[in-house]
Amino acid sequence: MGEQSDPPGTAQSGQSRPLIIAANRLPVTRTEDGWAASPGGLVRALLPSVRDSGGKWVGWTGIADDEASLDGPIHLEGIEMHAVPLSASEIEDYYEGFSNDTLWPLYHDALRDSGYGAGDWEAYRIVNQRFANILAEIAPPDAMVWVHDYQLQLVPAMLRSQRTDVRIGFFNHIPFPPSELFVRLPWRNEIVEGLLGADLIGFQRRRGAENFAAVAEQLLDATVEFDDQPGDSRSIGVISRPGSAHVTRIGPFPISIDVGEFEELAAGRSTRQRVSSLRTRLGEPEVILLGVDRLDYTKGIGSRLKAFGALLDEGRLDPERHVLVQVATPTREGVDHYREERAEIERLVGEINGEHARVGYPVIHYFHRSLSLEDLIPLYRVADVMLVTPFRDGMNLVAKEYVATRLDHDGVLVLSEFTGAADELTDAVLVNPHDDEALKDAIETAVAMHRHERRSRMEAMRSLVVEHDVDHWASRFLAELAG
Ligand code: GDG
Repeated sequence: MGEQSDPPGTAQSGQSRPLIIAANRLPVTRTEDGWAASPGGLVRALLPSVRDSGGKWVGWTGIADDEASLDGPIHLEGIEMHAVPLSASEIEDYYEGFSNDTLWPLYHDALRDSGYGAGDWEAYRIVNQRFANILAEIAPPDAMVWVHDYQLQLVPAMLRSQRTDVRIGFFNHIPFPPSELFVRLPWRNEIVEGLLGADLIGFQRRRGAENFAAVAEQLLDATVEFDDQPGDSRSIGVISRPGSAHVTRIGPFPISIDVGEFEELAAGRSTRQRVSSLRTRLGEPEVILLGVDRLDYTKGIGSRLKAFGALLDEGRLDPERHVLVQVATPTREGVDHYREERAEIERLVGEINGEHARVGYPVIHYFHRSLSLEDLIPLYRVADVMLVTPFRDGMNLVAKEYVATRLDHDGVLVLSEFTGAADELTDAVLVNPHDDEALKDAIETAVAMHRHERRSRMEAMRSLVVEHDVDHWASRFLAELAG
């Protein structure tokens, strides 16, 4: 985010209504003497607009039965943060259950079976109602309320039924599935009704907006009109329903990153020093490959490791010249599918290193922990090939972060066709990660790519990412919501 840029939601969008953000998690972490803001690209992009408009932030603190919720708002970064209390059993049922064991797999192409527990649904409904009640209470008159993500899909209609003066936006960070999958959900009508309480719903891709339009037509007899031809990546659709004056606009709003921050960190002295020592510590390999993901079964980490292992087995890669660094950040460890995924990945790392490592030189360097940005960015800078191979991903910010840090205009991105990022980063080596042979070929192509081609592809991707950063995304959404 450049220092000169206007905060989204104010100057660029021409609106000055108070902006209220609602998301499952508040951007805070507990410290010994209170609270600290936990930054991230999204938070940094939205904080100025929230602060300058006299807005507020609503979400859970990340701590079960947190008493902070009873002490009134937390004041941080010049804004009021309202904690939504969640009990330990609500975290299990609403968050780990309905959000992450029912919706997450279903919205990601049913890569794993979804659970459909009525108790989990009930907790989801109750927690969504709690969010809506708090929003209805704290939102100033005529506020803009921007609700984030699949954990809170019922909030728009629940809030609208209490407050008709506010404008309500919703952004879905993950894919919205095709109707054949979505209609499996026993509470499908309730979810669509919930979302249609919004004035504007943003999706990562045009396809998500189209999928949602199809289920609204099919389930609720809604009428949808797009203002263009199918395939236009920026167009807005209008959803109306018989007997209702309220309309909901929908459209693609591909999210991005704080490019300025990544560039600045990448250019810093400490990054440059770490880059050269990293290559030495990895044994001066010719090519360093890198994967950075939450340890989620949607990210395709296992297939990527298998492809790397097979290339070594076949002699198409050489353990003395090619090494892979895989960062797999711990996530959702209370959900069975995630524990199984971790066991499988660690088995594969052990197997491949067992077959190909030399004493003191593993072929896969595996980290199951979250690295600081100061450690992560040198990895992006040193990686000759970045492997982003999810089976399905709403956007994938890692791909954009890699491109943003490559101030040297070098490095090759291998990118799954099934990410939102693939719509924009068409100069990556695009691959179908379900196709084992194609995955191996894509990795081999990236490893062997000539410097001239690497440069021209990276330059094209960099100019796109620099132009469409997270401020651009937030401003576009808020301008559309205000309009
Ligand atoms: C959801 C959607 C959509 C990862 N490991 C470390 C670390 N990370 C950071 C990355 C990146 C973020 O986590 C991951 O973002 P992604 O977009 O790749 O994936 P999800 O977490 O699944 O995010 C996704 C996104 O929402 C936004 O709308 O793009 O499709 O699934 O920023 O850098 N950061 C640090 N250490 C790590 O070890 N510091």
